[in-house]
Amino acid sequence: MRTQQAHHPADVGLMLNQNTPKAAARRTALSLIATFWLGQLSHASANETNAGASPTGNPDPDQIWCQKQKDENALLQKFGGAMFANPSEISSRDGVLRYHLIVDYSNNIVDGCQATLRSYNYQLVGQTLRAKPGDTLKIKLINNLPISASEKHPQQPPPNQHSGQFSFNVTNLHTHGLHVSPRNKGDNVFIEIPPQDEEDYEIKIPENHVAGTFWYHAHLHGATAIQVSSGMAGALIISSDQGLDAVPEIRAAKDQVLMVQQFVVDKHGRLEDFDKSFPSGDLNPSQTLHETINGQLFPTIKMRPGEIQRWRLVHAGIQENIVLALDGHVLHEIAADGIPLGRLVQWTADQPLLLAPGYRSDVLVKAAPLPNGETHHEYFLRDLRAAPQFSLQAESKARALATSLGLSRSDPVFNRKLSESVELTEFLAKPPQIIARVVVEGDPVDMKLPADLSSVAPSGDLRDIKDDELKGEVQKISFQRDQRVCYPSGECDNQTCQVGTPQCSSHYMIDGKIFVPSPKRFLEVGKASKWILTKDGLEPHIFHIHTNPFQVKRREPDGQDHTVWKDTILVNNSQLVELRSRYPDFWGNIVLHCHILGHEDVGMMQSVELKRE
Ligand SMILES: [Cu+2]
Repeated sequence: MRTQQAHHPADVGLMLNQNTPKAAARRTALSLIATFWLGQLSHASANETNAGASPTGNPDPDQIWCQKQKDENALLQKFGGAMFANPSEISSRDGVLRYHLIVDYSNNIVDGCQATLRSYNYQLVGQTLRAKPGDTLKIKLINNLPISASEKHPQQPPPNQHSGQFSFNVTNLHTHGLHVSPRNKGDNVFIEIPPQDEEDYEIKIPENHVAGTFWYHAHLHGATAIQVSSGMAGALIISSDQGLDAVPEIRAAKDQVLMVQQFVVDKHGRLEDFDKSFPSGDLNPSQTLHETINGQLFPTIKMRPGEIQRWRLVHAGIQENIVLALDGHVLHEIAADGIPLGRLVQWTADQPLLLAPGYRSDVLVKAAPLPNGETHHEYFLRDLRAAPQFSLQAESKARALATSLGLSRSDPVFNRKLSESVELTEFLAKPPQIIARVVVEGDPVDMKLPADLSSVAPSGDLRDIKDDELKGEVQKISFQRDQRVCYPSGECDNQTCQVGTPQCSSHYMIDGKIFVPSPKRFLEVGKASKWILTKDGLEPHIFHIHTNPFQVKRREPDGQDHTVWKDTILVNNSQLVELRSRYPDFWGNIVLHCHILGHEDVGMMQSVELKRE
């Protein structure tokens, strides 16, 4: 095993002052939002009571496995600040990207702590793969993980009809966002690679594939959350001499990959117990470490005054949404989920950029000029933290509290207890998390932002889907979580069951069913259709579908809703989400699922067949 040493730079002089007026204002805003949100919870359905939680509802001090600094400033000073480094990169040659992807345990330092986790090629982050439209990815995935007995998983029998015995050491590969064939040795998540075995993937990227930022990660049902939260994910970039990549101002910008990760570890620095790390498929913030970028804690990105860089942001974690802003700078977004916007969208501290797990965003950053008389100025890239109604963790904490109190969510006493909960109040009052710093220094340059990107707006199979093209059947999806009796066929009883009765347990479902590999939904190749996403209860979910992206409206800083192409979308408390998707060519079996991968692992996934006429 190789070991990556943590950096302990002696020369890191940090000024991590969070008690700025803006931070104080934000805390006030947060508490207002909290009040709003706590009010909303009283309307929660009784169905959600008693769903998974720690036995006491309180954080177990034993779960804090290493000597984590409570003081974020001290943590970042001690372990952070090293120079930003892109993940190492492998490019295609003569139309082929040949690559050996080894899965094995490795020892690394995360967040100042020793961690022994399943990894890609012994690193905390997978290497960046870079290919062109028309290329073929020939990836030999070598599973060097040890053969182990079947492991503890909340579902009995294990998650689905795995061909062998279920284990967290079985794996496979998904190319998230790529428009490629899901069949055979392509982007096929039904493949299972047992430990001490290997598989040769052959993924042909179409000639007309859009250039952009995608990513690859493990996707074995039942083991996805554990493997991705261990760092089994890497960037997958499609580069081209057309589209965005051909815009002179973008070509001139330095290309930086920022894989934002949220590692999860137990007190031994390991991730082996699904129930403890993802209680009932849910989230366990006490095991989540500080957010890292490319495995680095608080890296330093150097820029010259006036320089423009292209940051390819990938949310490769599953624990919480990220709300991103760079002090004193605008994030000029040019692509979402790998697909060009055809314009620049300006995200700022007041209108920060939301990244839910699975999202990507390409942004241009133009370094500010140096203030008069200064030779060096630093700015922080912050995760401002999701407001409660956008938070993935706030709701699970509230549910844990309900369980520990033995109260129904609709009980007024519960609502009062919720507002008195120190843990929840502390969670909601958490200051923004600093995840990187930008140091501006050196000779100024005057790089220009592109004036107009309309000529590189999505086209071809990514042209707008108009009303008259919606010939396919409307697709309705509902995300549910409830106490139900579910069967190996994937069917579940319609009624909520009494906790304690045989076979009654908490299930994450789509359309009232848990995942089985046989298709439950059929889409006709050659058509396009409208999708309506809904969910029960307050808990957010994240819709992701393989093979074909979709169009969705999102609120942008100008206060207007704009249509964008995406492959992953947050379904939060207040929205009904409507999508449009086109299935132009590829056929075969794919999946759609919640990208909170713990939810996916316990059933919130559905098999879909793309059917030729
Ligand atoms: Cu979910």
